[in-house]
Amino acid sequence: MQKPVFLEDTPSEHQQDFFNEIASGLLESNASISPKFLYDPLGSHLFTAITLLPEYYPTNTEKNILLQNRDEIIQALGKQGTLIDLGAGNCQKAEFLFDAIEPASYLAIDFSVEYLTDALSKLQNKYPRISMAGIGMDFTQQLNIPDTVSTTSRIFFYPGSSIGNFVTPEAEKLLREIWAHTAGGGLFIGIDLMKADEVLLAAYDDPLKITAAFNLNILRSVNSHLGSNFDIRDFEHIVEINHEEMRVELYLEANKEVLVTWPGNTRSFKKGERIHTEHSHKYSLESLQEMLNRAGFHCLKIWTDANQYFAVIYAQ
Ligand code: AVI
Repeated sequence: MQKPVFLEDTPSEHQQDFFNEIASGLLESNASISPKFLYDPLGSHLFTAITLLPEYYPTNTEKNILLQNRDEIIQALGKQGTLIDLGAGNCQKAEFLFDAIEPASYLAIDFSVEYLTDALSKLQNKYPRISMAGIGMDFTQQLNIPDTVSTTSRIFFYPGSSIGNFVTPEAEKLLREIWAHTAGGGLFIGIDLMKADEVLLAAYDDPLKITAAFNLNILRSVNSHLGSNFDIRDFEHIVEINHEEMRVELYLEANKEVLVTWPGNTRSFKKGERIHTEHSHKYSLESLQEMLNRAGFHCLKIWTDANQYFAVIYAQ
């Protein structure tokens, strides 16, 4: 039986970097935690649960765009290439493409290598003909594609509007890095569009409180990296819409005075003080094209839904 190859196991190598990164974010006067720490094993499962919520429109809208434009998309992407999945998670979205574009090889990249290992092994059993590899990589710092990965028709797959979790200069940096690695291939990307506040608020503050659990769980993820003593009961999930910056902003707000300690330091939070945990940018069709153009992509094919909630783009 063919087994997926795991090329790198980044998280353990970078424990000290993560410690320093989290500590310095917490010690800022406006405390923040990078959203990548949302995706520990439990956080990854909670995110999967979010994608099943009826209020969380991005996943279903994107899926419907793919289904409704299947033939055109297959024609644009071509067949038998190398599919490189950024933030692969449970690899479900890539699996959706397997039957259509029949990639010769599949490289899954994710921050949470534990979650990836399991998902990729199951997928390899199901598709023994595709050569599969996984990398645990923090590509928010730098995207490194090993030389061993084929340069034949590389298609980077970045669905779900994950690009929206970066502030614009970082998003453009990542897009430029992707462009540099496409080797004449392209980027197949899903990008969320700006829409009415009530739709956004329902999606990011759902009545089942799964998004609240996902956001609060970042404190447990931080405890495991930092050795800190955050208690999730001391914080509340807060969602704000920043119209000027065209983004949803997630925070954790202290519901009482809190003192958090970790080896070598402490941080106190006043009641009502917030920790920023995530930005989720929403774009217009114009602003997303400009962003992709600035990163080097000039040939864009764009598919969207009737409500113009979401856009799927093949960029070269
Ligand atoms: C992964 N990312 C695109 C999600 C989003 O919509 O920004 C993460 C998320 N945060 C809260 N709900 C979902």
